Amino acid sequence: MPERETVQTLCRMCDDRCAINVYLEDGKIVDIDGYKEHPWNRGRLCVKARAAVDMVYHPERLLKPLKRTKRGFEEIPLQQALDEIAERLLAIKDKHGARSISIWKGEAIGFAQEEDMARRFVHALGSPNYFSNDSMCYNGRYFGYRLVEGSWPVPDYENSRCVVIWGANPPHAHPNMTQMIMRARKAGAKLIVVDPRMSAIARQADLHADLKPGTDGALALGLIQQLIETQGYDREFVEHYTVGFTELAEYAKAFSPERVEEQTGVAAAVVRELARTIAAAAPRVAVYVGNGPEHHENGINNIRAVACLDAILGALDREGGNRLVEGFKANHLTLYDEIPLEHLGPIGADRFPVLYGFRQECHTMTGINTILSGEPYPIRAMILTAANPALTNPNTLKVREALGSLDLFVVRDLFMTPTAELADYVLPAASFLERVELHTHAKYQRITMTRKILKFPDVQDEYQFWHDLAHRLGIGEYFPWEDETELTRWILEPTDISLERAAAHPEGIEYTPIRYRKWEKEPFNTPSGKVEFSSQYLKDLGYPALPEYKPPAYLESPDPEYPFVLITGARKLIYYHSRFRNIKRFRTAIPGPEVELHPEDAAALGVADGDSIRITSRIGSVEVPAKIKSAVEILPGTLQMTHGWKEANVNLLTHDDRFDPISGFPLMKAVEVQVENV
Ligand SMILES: Nc1nc2c(c(=O)[nH]1)N[C@H]1C(S)=C(S)[C@@H](COP(=O)(O)OP(=O)(O)OC[C@H]3O[C@@H](n4cnc5c(=O)[nH]c(N)nc54)[C@H](O)[C@@H]3O)O[C@H]1N2
Ligand SMILES: Nc1nc2c(c(=O)[nH]1)N[C@H]1C(S)=C(S)[C@@H](COP(=O)(O)OP(=O)(O)OC[C@H]3O[C@@H](n4cnc5c(=O)[nH]c(N)nc54)[C@H](O)[C@@H]3O)O[C@H]1N2
Ligand code: SF4
Ligand SMILES: [Mo]
Repeated sequence: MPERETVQTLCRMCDDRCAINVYLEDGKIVDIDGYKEHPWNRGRLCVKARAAVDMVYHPERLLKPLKRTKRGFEEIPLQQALDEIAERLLAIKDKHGARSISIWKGEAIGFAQEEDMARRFVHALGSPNYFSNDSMCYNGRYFGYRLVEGSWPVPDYENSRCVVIWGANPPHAHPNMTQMIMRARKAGAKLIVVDPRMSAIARQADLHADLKPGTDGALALGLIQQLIETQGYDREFVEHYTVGFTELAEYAKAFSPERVEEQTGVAAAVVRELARTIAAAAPRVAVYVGNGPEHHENGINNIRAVACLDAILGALDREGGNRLVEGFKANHLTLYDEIPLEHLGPIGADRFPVLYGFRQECHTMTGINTILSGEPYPIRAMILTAANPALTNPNTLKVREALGSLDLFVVRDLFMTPTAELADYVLPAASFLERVELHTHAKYQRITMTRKILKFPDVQDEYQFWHDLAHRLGIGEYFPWEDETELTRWILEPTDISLERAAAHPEGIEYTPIRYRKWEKEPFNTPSGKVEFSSQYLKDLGYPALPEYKPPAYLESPDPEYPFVLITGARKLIYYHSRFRNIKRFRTAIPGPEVELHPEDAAALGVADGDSIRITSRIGSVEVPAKIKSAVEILPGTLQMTHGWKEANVNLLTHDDRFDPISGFPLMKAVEVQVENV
């Protein structure tokens, strides 16, 4: 009889992190299903969870360290790889200084302790240059909300009377959120979706505002104008807990429903109806902003305008509204307080001071330029883990040129990716089933500890890797814990949750009970302690104090050579950025890249479904099969293409030279392009 075992942990095939049962036979995973006791997913899973078995045992999985040689990549022993990497890092440090060494962390290891290990390592080494996928993910929304409310709230869907999904598509990107929204709808809540496309969630909506890409600020200001004009706002909250209301109200006056229609394409009558619907549901209005509004040149101010709605409606930190999350107060691995590094000129901090100020991270696109130019100082080495920027960062031709020109480039991944192909050393990384880590579900204010279920001989978990390298580089004192379990024990030390207790509760442990209306007793986490419709902090940095609207470039100064607008990156449930293209059954379902377009545009171009078309922007060009949508699914003149395909990489077209000035986020969702039938 084979020895059977079941272990509970969290799925990390995406960042939703659903609770799973992992079934083992003689130490080998044979199946995965949902673990019902965790409140997050209550046993439900999406199709990606089971694909974790295919991923960890995939025949193409990297299991040995590889070194680039004249004959191509060759396997070398792990200890030798670490020795050589350490030796080369020390030589680069001697020659160019510690700050010439950088780290790049990707989406695949998430945002908690594994991110902080990477930060700790590079800081201990004396370099401020920590880069991550957050140069184009999450921070845009976080900054928008943090500037207004002090942090990014979680929507209280279940208690809501009106759910607003703004530039997000949960059925593909956040399956659990979809369940919560559907439960709210069953209980009578209205659903509003703001999206240029008829997305999967828009199909379910009571009201769908199909605005032109990048015009979100105009719509949000129009709603603010209507709520004020019709007295549909929370006077008392605004008076006691906010600053800048008079200025915002004055500014919003210009955004009449007719002006909003002219900017966004959403009919004035619909704007009025949207305002009436949310006013009627206030304060139980839950708003979630996705990736859609982030990748624009005026993204942050557009998101700030949306964030203002919470306070105007009195929905902030109220049941059924947007709740401010209380964090888990544990030990942190970062060293910012111990080792100040700002004087060393973190890359991009001068250009995007909010990015560095709020998140202490560098700007990847500026980093790529720095590698190529050596200005303002050389970046010569990089350790990259859990990312694939050769497909996911904008202007990937330049990204490849830069990463390929480094004196030392080390990549940790599960597979040989287009990014790994550029490396001097490729190290096999541990998957989420091969690591121990604490995870927070902000919505429930719970932590869950994940388990190390598998171990492959030469595959290191993130902690072991940083630990072993640090000890070779003379910074071992910063990595004193023997393994990730001991490290996790230390993280939990100041809390009342022990490692043993965390391990005994796979359903998670509430670290602090959920409270609403915290503003009655506590200030907001903003400079004024109030909700900031107007920001002195931004003004002092030279940005507009109010969430001012600027029309996207394709509307304000249309480029006749590039008459179409390209949205990129709409998620597909079975793929995750560049991941999972090697899962056979997924590949059968969606075999390759495609670009979505409107039937009238297709007709004008003489393009039939599946025909190859060439799309060109000022950055580059790509050929891809056309997917003709129905007339209601996408706006005329607008295209959509999902990223992550090496066969046709949309990031050959996206901008690494046009940014939102506050966040530094690149223009990826309103790219001016021309289209040819080839
Ligand atoms: N299966 C799967 N799930 C994922 C991911 C994945 O790659 N695959 N990625 C994960 C990550 S890292 C992230 S950041 C999240 C993103 O999560 P979401 O934001 O929900 O992702 P999308 O599906 O791209 O939805 C964005 C929507 O915004 C719309 N949009 C585009 N431009 C605009 C605009 O200017 N204004 C408005 N209002 N809408 C616009 C698009 O049409 C699209 O429907 O998804 C996460 N979940
Ligand atoms: N055009 C366009 N581009 C976009 C976006 C868009 O909307 N449009 N969205 C952007 C967003 S929001 C994001 S977050 C980024 C994401 O960009 P990336 O962070 O580059 O994400 P992935 O392509 O998923 O790369 C993750 C890599 O990690 C590997 N991996 C998987 N599991 C593990 C693990 O456990 N450990 C380690 N070390 N490696 C692992 C995978 O094999 C994969 O190669 O993409 C961005 N790119
Ligand atoms: S939504 Fe799917 S992939 Fe994401 S954690 Fe849940 S089961 Fe895993
Ligand atoms: Mo993201």
